Amino acid sequence: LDKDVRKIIFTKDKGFVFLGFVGSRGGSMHLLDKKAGFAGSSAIVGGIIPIATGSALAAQFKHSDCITGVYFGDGGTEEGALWESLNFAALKNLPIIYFCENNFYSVCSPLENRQPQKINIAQKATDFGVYAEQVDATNVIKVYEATFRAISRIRAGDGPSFLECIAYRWRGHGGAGDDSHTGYRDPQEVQQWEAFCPITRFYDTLTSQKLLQETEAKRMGEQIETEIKEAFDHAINSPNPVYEDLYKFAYSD
Ligand SMILES: Cc1ncc(C[n+]2csc(CCOP(=O)(O)OP(=O)(O)O)c2C)c(N)n1
Ligand SMILES: [Mg+2]
Repeated sequence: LDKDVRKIIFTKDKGFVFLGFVGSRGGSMHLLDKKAGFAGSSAIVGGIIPIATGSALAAQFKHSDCITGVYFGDGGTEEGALWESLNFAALKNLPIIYFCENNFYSVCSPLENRQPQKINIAQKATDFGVYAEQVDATNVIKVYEATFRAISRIRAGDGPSFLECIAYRWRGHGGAGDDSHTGYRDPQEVQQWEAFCPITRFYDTLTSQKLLQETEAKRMGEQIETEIKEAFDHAINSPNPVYEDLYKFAYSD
């Protein structure tokens, strides 16, 4: 992680502490790190999709070899902006990959309450003229391979791709805790998906093929723990933003 990215942290005593790389102007839904090629995110469901499509159009205008990747949930497939974007991307042959993370829920609403049973999201993208695949997104290598295929297609001039990445979230939509007790989904369903933990699956693949030693994995785990601790210490010890800065950067400054 870029050190700057660490500066937005949730702390027990002070709540969200913002110092960070967007100058304290956003929370976890407003991340942006241009140095890392991360052009932005949006709290509006589906809102980032047309912006990403514009980024791909810009790359095409500039004859750059940049490829845009945009991520959204199954909830985003209920926004017209997605389908307008797909139409435009297919029409203009834009260098973009649409990653739809389908975990079957939009917050607490199951997919079957929101879309007709027969709808297949990947098929719908295909109908809009965009090459689409369904991917087992609990398998890191499958996602890598599908992304590789999508990039190769763009490089060959074959246009945009749509990857319907099928996975599950164990926790609530906001990321905190298990919300199954609220009754919108069966706790057994959550348990069944826990067997398909992408991290464990990838770890098992790497260790069984002797590509990763247990001691090395342990060292990496410890390093990550240290980074997280440093990030918390940094956030807790950083001053809060000041009122005078509130209106800075609202426009072009
Ligand atoms: C345009 C818009 N409508 C409604 C909301 C409220 N909202 C926030 S997240 C969300 C559901 C998103 O579903 P999905 O992307 O599948 O996320 P998941 O629940 O799987 O984490 C909704 C409706 C919003 N942020 N923007
Ligand atoms: Mg979802």
